[in-house]
Amino acid sequence: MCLLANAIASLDAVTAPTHDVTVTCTDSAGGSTSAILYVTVTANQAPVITGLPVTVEVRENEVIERKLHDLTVSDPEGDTVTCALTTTPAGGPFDLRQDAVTLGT
Ligand SMILES: [Ca+2]
Repeated sequence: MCLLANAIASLDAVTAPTHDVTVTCTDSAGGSTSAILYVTVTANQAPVITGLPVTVEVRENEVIERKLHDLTVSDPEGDTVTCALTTTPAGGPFDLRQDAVTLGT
């Protein structure tokens, strides 16, 4: 026998950070006993970007694609992480690839 959590994604550390789960077992002669499992719901931790911020210089009119800087992203729980770029000013020739940020051609 084991005690498990169904639909664990529905647990919310903000609205219900703890749950007391009581197991009660009764025998055929009417004897009964209970035990409690105390469950603490930990909040999701955001991914961690390692290697930024940093400043790099790029020559104007440079058209050769080149790597600007390496970075790594990890998630404390091992969640799947997706990344996107926004640039200021918008529309810069930058791209994010699996292993590098590059200057587009
Ligand atoms: Ca996470």
